[in-house]
Amino acid sequence: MSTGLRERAAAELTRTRQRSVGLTDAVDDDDLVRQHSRLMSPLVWDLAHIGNQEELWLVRDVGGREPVRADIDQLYDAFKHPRGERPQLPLLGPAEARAYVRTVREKVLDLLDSVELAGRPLVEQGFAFGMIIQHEQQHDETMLATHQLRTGDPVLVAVPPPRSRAIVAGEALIPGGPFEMGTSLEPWALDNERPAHQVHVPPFLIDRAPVTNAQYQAFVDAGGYDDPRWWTGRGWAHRQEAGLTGPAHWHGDGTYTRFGRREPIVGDEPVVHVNWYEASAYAAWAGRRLPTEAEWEKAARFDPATGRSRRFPWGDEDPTPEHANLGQRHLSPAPVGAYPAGASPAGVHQLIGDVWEWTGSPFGGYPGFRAFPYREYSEVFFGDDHRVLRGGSFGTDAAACRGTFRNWDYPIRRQIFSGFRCARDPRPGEAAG
Ligand code: AVJ
Ligand code: FE
Repeated sequence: MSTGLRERAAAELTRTRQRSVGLTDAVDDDDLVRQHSRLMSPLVWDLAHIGNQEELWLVRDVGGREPVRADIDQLYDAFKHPRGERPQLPLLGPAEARAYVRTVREKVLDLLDSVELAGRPLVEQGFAFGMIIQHEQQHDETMLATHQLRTGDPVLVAVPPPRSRAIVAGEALIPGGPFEMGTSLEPWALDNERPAHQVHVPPFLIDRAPVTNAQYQAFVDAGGYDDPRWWTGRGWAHRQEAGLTGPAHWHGDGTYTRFGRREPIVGDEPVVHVNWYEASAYAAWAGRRLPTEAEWEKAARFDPATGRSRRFPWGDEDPTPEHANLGQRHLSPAPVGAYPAGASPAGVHQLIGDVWEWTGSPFGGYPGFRAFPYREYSEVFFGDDHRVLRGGSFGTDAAACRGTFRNWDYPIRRQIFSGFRCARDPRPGEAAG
């Protein structure tokens, strides 16, 4: 790894830690150890888990150094203890957890200067450092979701997102044909994004923008939550059992609560906090469907001028604040039309950032998939239980978001920053060529 890569890894580690510290210093100690929802860990668990993963992979494995705290590994193993049980564990307290992550980080920055970074796949091009940076950023997004579920006075602040600067409506036709899905080149891509492979995608139409609050409100007003015709069997059963009447955090009077503030719902913002069943029901009501994962990625990456798949809808450059709403720079999705510079060649907007977009596809391995470096990152989640989400949200950092990045969750989940856009097959004669 060149000096440039070492410097980049160090800078990203430091920038990422500032975010974790901000999310955990924003609340008092009582709040840090409290479980705000059975679906989430106490924030103090996320913090020490971030440090423990960093210790396991970077201090011990990459660095070959002595353990910092081998005694706590099992407390922070996500597979040993479901989230609901974590508050009962003898966890490190707030001060101990903060000291622990600082100690681990000092060792990591020290070894980053000198460790041999060649000859092992784990360290090639700084992969292990990239993986740990992404892991911390993923937990930062999880902690942000926990903040959305906590009650009490607001504690997070951010500037409002940019206003709409373009009229974005209707759908884009994506021509049929092969495209390259996934990546074998992106150095910090995770195992489930690999390898690059050709997929033949028939022609389809996809919305130029995510479904907005106003559009979703029309579905609610039309009685969509009371009509089983739009819902899958399991979706309807869940809607009944959970008593769903609209997106999470909507109050039914034109307001929603975000990060402790009750505000009027903004109509042209992408809808957020809907589960896969709700997204599918909306799509059915609208005479549409969710895009498949391959369709979503083709819409986001395929460049018709060259036939090549690019890293992002706008090209190969890393996201800037002009391209996409990422990284908790704002505390909400931005209105449709706020990121004209981030559009794809076909004029599809806001694929990256704002809200995670549900796809119709279950989570699985690409042809030639190999678990790396551990089966528990992706492989153990493959199968029909999980649906894939794409594109990242306002809470996703650029380091953990690209055109190939894959997220997944159970179809009933909506504590994540999840929205969607619709797609459909062309009508006869509509897909010329
Ligand atoms: C990829 C977001 C589904 O949070 O469960 C964090 C990421 N994996 N620690 C999750 C992850 C291990 C994962 N998601
Ligand atoms: Fe984790």
